[in-house]
Amino acid sequence: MTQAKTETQWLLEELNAEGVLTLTLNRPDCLNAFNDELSFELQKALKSAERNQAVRCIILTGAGRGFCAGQDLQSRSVTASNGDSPHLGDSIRKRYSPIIQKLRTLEKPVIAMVNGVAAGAGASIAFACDLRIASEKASFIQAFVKVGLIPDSGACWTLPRLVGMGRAMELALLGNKISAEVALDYGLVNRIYPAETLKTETNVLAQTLGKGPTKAIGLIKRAMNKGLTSDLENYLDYEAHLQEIAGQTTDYQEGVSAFLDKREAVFTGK
Ligand code: T3D
Repeated sequence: MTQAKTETQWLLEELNAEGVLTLTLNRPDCLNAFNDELSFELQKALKSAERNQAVRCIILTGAGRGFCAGQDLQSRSVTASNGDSPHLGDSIRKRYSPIIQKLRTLEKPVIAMVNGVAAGAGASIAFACDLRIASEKASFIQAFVKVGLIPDSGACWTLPRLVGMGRAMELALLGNKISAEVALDYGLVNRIYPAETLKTETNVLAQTLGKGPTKAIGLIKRAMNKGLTSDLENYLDYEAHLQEIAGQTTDYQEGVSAFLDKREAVFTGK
């Protein structure tokens, strides 16, 4: 049941009674390519989801037949009127990097529901989510090399970690499209479903995660992030610190009580 629904021009937000927030990129005519407004609205929505205790799982998806085609190339003038080249570094720092940072550090599960093509930064954003659930019609393209750029929005960080260096290099160097089936085979997506059942299946998964011990789920994300960049000794120390925090939660008490009572745990996310 819908608890609150707000619509903006470029991003649709829908929070249901189970605490699942669906964010829909809403520029279907250009396969949800990012203009400035969309990137800033997504940043704002992710920040607000982080703060809102009613939100316990986030689904990110696209309107129409695409997930996201990355940077809107129509709105990008390659040569400025004074003859200077555009400053893409500034654009990335202001518009894409904050989205990737927030997806990785937001202490709630984030699912990319990849309904169609995910290209350029659109693919990279899906890679930064915690899980990728794809339609059989989805595809992924690291299109950057086709326009003379490097993969951005963290793809050279996330992709080798998801699929290994050999496959990451092939995807980045050739910029070829891979189907949902190949992405599943690579371990790039977690599950694929027919287009007709994608939404229902993803919602079932999101509700399961939304009913989970949200605080512990946030700590799992922290642990995974640390594990990717740390040596074992430091990691184990950090792990002990995080488990100390998890052990103080109401959900830990509930989880153990429910196990001993042989009943299902009712987690509150606290
Ligand atoms: O600039 C910076 O700030 C740096 C940051 C860069 C980040 C990046 O993401 S760079 C990479 C940008 N993205 C791309 O290079 C992908 C470009 N798109 C495509 O290669 C193809 O459209 C797709 C493979 C994604 C899909 O192909 P297809 O055949 O299914 O659809 P289509 O016919 O090409 O596209 C449908 C419409 O969407 C079409 O408009 P039209 O002709 O119907 O009016 C097309 O122009 C539009 N569209 C698709 N992608 C973009 C786009 N319009 C603007 N920007 C796009 N990225």
